[in-house]
Amino acid sequence: MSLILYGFDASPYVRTVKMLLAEKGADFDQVQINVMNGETHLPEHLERNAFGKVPVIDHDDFRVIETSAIMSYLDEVLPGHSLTPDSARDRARSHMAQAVYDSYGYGSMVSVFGYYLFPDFIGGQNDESRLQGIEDSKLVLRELMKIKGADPFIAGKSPSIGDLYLAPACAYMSMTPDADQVFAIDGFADWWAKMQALPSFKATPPQ
Ligand SMILES: N[C@@H](CCC(=O)N[C@@H](CS)C(=O)NCC(=O)O)C(=O)O
Repeated sequence: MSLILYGFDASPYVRTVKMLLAEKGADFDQVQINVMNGETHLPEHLERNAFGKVPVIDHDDFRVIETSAIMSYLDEVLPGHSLTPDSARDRARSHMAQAVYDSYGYGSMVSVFGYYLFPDFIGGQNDESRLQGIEDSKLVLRELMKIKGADPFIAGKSPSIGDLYLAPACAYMSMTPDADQVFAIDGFADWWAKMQALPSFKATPPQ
């Protein structure tokens, strides 16, 4: 079995995939494609993903793009415990977290942590978009914590793909002066402590 992950370790989406690989104990090779240097838009990467994004995986001779497809594919084909909940309702909770993060979370969170950590990547420091990003990020975290309810993780008693989506962006948010404000959401502190304690989180620091 050959598994190659294309994408660099500063990418939250790449970290989501690497957390799943760590949960599975999978062996893989990684080709660092640096988003900050524009490497996602070089011809050899556009041949892998015409939209110029990472992550991309090659599993034997099968290529998968888009984190959602990569996550469900790897969860199914790799041995190890499943990150997909057993019940339809818990699967829906995990999918909701994933879709909410994709549709509303990543963009709003990156406009806050990018302001401090990657200003060039987001087109410069824009206070209006940072302040809007704080409000939008809080809305996302509030709704995801409602989905989590009293459970320790978003879709139940153990981590699911939905949790792995959210954690990497929260890690960057935690490095900013706005973290206390964004994270002041009921239930968030418990969830965040549990995510930070996961070996798969500890094993995949952004570089
Ligand atoms: N829809 C894509 C989004 C992935 C994405 O936004 N990746 C970022 C890095 S975190 C990227 O490759 N950005 C490069 C660019 O936009 O130029 C997915 O789910 O995989």
